[in-house]
Amino acid sequence: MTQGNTVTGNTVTQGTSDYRDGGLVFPADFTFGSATASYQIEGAANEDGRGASIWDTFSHTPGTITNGDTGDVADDHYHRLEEDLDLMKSLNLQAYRFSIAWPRIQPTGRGPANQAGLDFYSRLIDGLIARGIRPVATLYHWDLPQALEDEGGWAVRSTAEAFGDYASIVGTAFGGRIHTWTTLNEPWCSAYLGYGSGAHAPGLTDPEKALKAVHHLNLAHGLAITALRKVVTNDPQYSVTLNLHVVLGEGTGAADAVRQIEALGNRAFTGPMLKGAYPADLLEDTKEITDWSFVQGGDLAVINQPLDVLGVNYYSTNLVRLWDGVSPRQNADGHKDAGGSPWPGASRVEFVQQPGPYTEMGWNIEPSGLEELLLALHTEFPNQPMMITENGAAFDDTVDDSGEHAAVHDLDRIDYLRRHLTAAHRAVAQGVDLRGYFVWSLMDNFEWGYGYTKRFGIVRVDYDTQVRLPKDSALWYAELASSNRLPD
Ligand code: IFM
Repeated sequence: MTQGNTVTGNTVTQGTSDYRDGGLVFPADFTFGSATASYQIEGAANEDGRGASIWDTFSHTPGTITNGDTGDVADDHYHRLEEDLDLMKSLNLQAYRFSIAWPRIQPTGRGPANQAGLDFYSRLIDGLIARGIRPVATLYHWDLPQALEDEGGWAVRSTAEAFGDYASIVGTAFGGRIHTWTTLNEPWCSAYLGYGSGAHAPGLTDPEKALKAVHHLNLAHGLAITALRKVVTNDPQYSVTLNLHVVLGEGTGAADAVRQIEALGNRAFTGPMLKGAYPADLLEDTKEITDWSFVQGGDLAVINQPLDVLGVNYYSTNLVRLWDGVSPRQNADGHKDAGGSPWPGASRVEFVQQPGPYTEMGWNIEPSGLEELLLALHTEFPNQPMMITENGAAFDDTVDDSGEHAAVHDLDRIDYLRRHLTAAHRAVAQGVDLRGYFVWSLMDNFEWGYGYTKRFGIVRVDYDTQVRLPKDSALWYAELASSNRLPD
């Protein structure tokens, strides 16, 4: 430990330069894919009957997004579908994780399906299958129809019920062709950044609404899987993607600080979804904010669905301690400060700046956190297969025009990926049932509150011309995906 008096459920050793193995071979059936999300890449925001989402409203609100960027055009993927499918094929991707924009399917979040929206995703799914790439569909990656937000959004139960109906529509339309259904992407962000800190759409700073959103997102997950099971015609995998936090603590009261953040950040979701109950300490910690009476009889049974695979997103670790109430409170939890807190009820916990190196997001690079997270989950849920549904890094890439062809020599990203894949391999070697890895992201895209200033792609996008340029990391990843072996 380099951080002194470190207490955590997930013990992390800092400075793991040895996480750079070459030649490691992954299991033959291990899946290598890449991931994107609708609002971050599609563009065509006002086309073919798509309704407005909370991210349209939020990004068009002055002051919310760096440079005033919006997802109106993004990567123009909606119009460049065939080109992007060919790109995926050229990178040897075995699976592609995309999200379906709810407001393309139901422009106001309710009522009959918009056929043009269904047709777009149908073309995407067929194009993937034709190229031998498995479709992994996320139902919700944050673009809630604005009309539902106007009725209360995730803070009200009716949004979860509407989500079940939406799942039924897309399950009926695509239900024989999807390999893996993922209900939600990172409900932590939807609830706490959307309704608690205000950094994400809809931009509210209301701790009680944030906790209501936690429950209604959990309920939406359960209702969606229930609905899908009734209508799909193949035998798909069911999953959810969580951004689980690896939390280290320091100083007096470290264990309590870690416990509070793990309760809000992790167990608020894994509790109901995988154990059928909210953790008692979460309810206790938040009792001044809410009595949780919005949890109705039968809800937990609906939420507690068996999952074929648990999606895990991992980028970095968190370091917390109990705030002394005197010194300026540190807030280095990796998220944009928009006024509110994404940690309702944890006002005595502060997030401490960690040692580097950092990615361009300011997130510390700590691959051992991924290994420890997977091992901790495996210990807690020994029979639960898992998939890394996001991992990757934003760096300030530069285009090298000196050769015959332009190139991006993103050695920092390759190093990040190599080290995290080594961590994943170590977890597999210790018995974790890890089924695959999806790099975030296939291409540079709209990075939410940071607009287009952060580039996570393994493929560069020139936002003026929409030209796609595979970075060196894409070529490296393509070699890995075709060989199952970490390139030297
Ligand atoms: O870009 C996001 C993605 O939408 C959700 N997970 C984290 C990524 C990087 O911030």
